[in-house]
Amino acid sequence: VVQNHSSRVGMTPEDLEQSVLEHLFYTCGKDLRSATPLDVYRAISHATRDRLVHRWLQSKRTYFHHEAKRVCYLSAEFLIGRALAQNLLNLGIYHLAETSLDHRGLTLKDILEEELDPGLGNGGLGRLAACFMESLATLQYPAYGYGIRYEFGIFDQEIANGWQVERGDDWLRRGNPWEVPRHELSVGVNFYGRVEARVHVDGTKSMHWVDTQTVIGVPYDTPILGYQNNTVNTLRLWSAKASKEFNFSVFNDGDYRRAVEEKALSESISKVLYPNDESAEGKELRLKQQYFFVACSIADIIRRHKKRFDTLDNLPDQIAIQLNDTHPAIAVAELMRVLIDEESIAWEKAWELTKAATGFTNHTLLPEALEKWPVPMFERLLPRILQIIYEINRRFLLEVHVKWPNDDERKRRLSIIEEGPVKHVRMAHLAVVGSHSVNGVAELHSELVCTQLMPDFHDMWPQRFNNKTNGVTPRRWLLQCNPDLSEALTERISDGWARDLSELTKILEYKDDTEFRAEVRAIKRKNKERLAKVIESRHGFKPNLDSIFDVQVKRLHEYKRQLLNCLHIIALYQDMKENPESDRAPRTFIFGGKAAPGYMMAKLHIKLINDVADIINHDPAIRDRIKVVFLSNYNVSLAEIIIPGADISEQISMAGKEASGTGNMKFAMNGALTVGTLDGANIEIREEVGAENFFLFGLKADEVRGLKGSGYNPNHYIERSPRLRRALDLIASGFFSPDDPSRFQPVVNELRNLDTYMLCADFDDYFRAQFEVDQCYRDPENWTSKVIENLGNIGKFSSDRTIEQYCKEIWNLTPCPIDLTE
Ligand code: DL6
Repeated sequence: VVQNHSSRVGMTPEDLEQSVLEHLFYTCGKDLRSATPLDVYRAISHATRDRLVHRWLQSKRTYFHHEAKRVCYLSAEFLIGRALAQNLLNLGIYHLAETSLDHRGLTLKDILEEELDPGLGNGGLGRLAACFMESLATLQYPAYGYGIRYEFGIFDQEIANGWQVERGDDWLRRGNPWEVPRHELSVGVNFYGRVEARVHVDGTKSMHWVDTQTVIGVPYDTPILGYQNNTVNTLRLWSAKASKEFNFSVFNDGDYRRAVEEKALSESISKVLYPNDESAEGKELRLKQQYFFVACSIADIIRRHKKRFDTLDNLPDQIAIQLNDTHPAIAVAELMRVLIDEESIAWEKAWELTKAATGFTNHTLLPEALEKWPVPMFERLLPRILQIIYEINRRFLLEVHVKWPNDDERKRRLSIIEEGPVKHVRMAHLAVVGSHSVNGVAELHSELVCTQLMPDFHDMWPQRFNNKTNGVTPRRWLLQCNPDLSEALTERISDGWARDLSELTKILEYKDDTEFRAEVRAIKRKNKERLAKVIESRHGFKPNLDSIFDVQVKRLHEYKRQLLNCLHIIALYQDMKENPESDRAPRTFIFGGKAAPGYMMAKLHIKLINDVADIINHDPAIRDRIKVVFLSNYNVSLAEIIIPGADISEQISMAGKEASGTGNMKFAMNGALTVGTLDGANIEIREEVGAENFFLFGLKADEVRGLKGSGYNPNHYIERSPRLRRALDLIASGFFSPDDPSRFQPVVNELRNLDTYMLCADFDDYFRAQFEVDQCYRDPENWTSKVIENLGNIGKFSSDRTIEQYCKEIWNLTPCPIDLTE
């Protein structure tokens, strides 16, 4: 295969250069003289893609011939980030591309900036899906990612006068060289209509979903390459298209506007990603999106299976379907519908196959994030699916009855249908009932899923529940984003760590090596310089490189407690004003993150951070001892610059609220020390890196629960903490908002009256932990040794480890290496 196409896919500098020039000419219609940086980006991307194509085809062929079991990862979000650098690195031709551009007077780094960052996800959940896809390919597991090709991803965030403003993210406006449309594999998806029961001559009955409106799903495939191997898996994203260009009867009636509207309505399904993180929006369009991509994906899975086998009995031996949260949970009912209505399989058999094939991952404990759909809406939109859910529920409640006869209260709690003035379909219940495995994403979280979120389900099927602690891919989150640190590691311990992150323990040998320590510090400084340049270009001042770069970047949410960080800054500011000679290490506080557009309190927190920044940054008495920056439009590519430049990683959620967190892992992997609570994966990170190398503070999850149960009163803590009281008073006085002194009254009121996320209870301990940071930073040798302890012990948090566990413990997958000479 390779030989046939060697000139086009060769790996020598000459081959690559030739391909780029050809693409510049034939794909972009340009020559070197007229080419813009965007043209060069497109040409290199196409040349790179060419080098994936034969691996891609060979991967598909191999899986088919070997009848390899594969995982189908169903996710409403894949936050994949830019592709070019990752593909060059995984192909092993990054430096080759760099030098070949160099010869032409171009810089690869600049060309990489031409790529728009596909924001097809909200945050952690979508980014996890992307890391998993990369790890699956690296570990040579057959895998398909299935999702939605949103025309507009997560909004672009601008900050105007301190407030968040949202702009549409037209990420496809420059085209997308990485995707390949597969019109021939389009799928029809039905909505609305009604169900007709037909009785046949032999007395059997079948159900028919009729008078439906059909929308077409067109798949767009993106290749996902493994790290320096030949595996290329597929990310298949569905785009909605009207089934008829126009409704001609309406058109002929002269109602042209309605005919066009109908088309636009169908196509609106894949138009935009819902920007809510950790809260469910009960909008019909959202349910349509979910059913749309699930129905397309199930149809695709069944089609492919039938191409190879003439039975569906072996479906669970061939595929594992993983539901990434409840967004694709409707797959349970859709698979049942296809097996029963289209494949004429009996209920019991269909149910056995569905359950054996399906696994479910929960990503949140927040009640507001648990999806429920009003039954009337569901019934109108998906009448046949609702019927099937009712039947699943009827049979399930019989099972409950057998286990706990006469326990109606328990049945009510467990039912897939929530009773009330308006009935609702509980998607998490559907997912648990229809899966053979249910997992959380960190040890604490998985335990809380069993004991707090779903105790009745856990009582019913304890063996179904398990934990898979999250991880991140070290290729993007170390090798790619931190080339200097990567090189320093490779120089000492060779390059095996990129494939097996547990090899990083070897670096612990160099913990006391003064030369290595100095190098680690120099690299951090260089990465801080890179970040400082971004800050300077956007904010007009260059942060002091000797200051502690203290970073909190993540979605804005009250439970993540950006406000606690802000209170600490205010208290520090007041301390310094009162005692100008106080000897504190200078700090640059860096924030970034988007708030859901309708989440008013989170948006007010952004404004507060910016108003605090404005006052402190301009206070001559403070100089550069404190600086505060809110970097707008936090996304994957900005994370790649921010994270390597951080000294401190803020992971300060109220214990019991952050399911896992993955930023916490990325920071530790890039030489930042964590200030954190015992929440999510922080607990496991601390266990791995050592308690002495982690700045711990705050209540534990059971203490939070206990305090809530006994009647939490924030004033109790405010009265005992002069620092906290003073900080709250300062905000309430309008000091940070002279143009509108009562602007932040809602913030102060919430803290004084409710304090839902217990900032007041944790404040003093947080201040103490931050003081420890200050003391520690003054001793660079001690600090560096902690950094190295973090680095050397972070191996567990590679998504390769996570994926190995999914493959062995849930999916029952074996690697299927790709041989290009076969
Ligand atoms: O598992 C990935 C990621 C976790 O690291 C975060 O802790 C968690 O908040 C996030 N969950 C969601 C939930 N969204 N919904 N539904 O994004 O998942």
